Amino acid sequence: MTSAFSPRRILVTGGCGFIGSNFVRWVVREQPGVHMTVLDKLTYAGNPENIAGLPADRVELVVGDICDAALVNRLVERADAVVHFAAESHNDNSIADPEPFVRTNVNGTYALIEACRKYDVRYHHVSTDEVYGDLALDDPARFTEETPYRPSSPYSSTKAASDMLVRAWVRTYGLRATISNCSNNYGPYQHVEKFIPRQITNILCGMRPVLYGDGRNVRDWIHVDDHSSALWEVLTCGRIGETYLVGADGERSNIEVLRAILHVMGRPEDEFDRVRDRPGHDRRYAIDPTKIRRELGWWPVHTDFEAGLAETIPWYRDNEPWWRPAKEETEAKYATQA
Ligand code: NAD
Ligand code: TDX
Repeated sequence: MTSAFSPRRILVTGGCGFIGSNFVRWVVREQPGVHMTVLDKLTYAGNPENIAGLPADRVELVVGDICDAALVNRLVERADAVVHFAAESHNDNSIADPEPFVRTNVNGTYALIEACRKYDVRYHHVSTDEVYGDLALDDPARFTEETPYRPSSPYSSTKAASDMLVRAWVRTYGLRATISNCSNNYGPYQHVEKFIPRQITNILCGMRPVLYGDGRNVRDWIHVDDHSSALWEVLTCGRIGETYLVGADGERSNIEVLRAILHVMGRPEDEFDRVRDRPGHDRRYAIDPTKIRRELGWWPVHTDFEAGLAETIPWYRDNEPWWRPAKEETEAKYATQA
């Protein structure tokens, strides 16, 4: 779609994480002339290798905390847009210790929107479909922009809180903001704590995959490249004050996804362990993407989930040095949570 807003200097928070780094690489590839400053604390989930090798005149990394208001103010002042990815993003961690989620997801967002208000900078808030809670497996409905908020986990409740701050700042202060709520992302560079990379790397390590509960929980999968292209559309063409749901019609049960991974990796389809269910485990997420398609003409490219998965698996096989250091640490953390 034709751009209504053409940012030249973007502050990307969390740009060393999975989705933020994909967005940075996507913008370098697709949008010449745009400079990005990445602000990232480099927590366990942030890896500077995710943006290594990009041209220095296009991408600059500042290591710091989004809760540091003085730093945030300095960086926002010289940007013409902020795209905010930085978050504590993993549900299991939020159940074990919610404190960093409240701090980063709520207080960090507050610091950013206050700075954007002060310098009148365009702000885009990257959020999740989990703010809407869950749907029953047999419910014909999907989430829309009008679905009431009903978050279930410490993670999703802090994301919901941050969305609410943004909405209030739009209405009260006229903050030039948009929000997008996306479904489950997959693709290269996703941390090995998350479902798909955990199972792929378990198999690569000779360990059995682990399925929570009955495995019938449904997630709505989207390739991370499609999320990045959707974010660009919303940032440049989205209407101020609006929320856009992003999804690619990718509903699959966890057991279906796991069997697809086992199949592609040449393992028997029952070679996995069932383990204790996640407390409060959301049953089903599903996005109705009608609004972003109709208003912004955005459409996903990776419409075949099994093909996208079959392309993602070799990436992990070929990039063991990238994930190996995090693998042991992650499994040790899981062992304490079991
Ligand atoms: P991630 O955990 O891979 O990356 C998070 C990044 O934020 C890391 O680089 C980390 O170092 C950084 N960070 C954390 N705390 C910080 C702080 N206080 N200051 C500065 N940087 C900090 O997460 P992700 O999966 O890439 O998710 C990115 C965003 O997208 C999050 O806001 C998440 O809620 C949202 N989202 C994720 C998904 C998904 O499927 N992963 C789906 C929808 C929305
Ligand atoms: O080992 C596992 N076994 C398992 O069965 C893990 C890690 C997960 N699961 C299940 C739990 C979920 O039903 O797989 C599903 C996906 O789990 P996660 O990868 O932890 O994702 P989810 O909890 O759905 O949240 C993700 O999507 C929305 C992201 O982590 C969030 O950041 C995003 O907002």
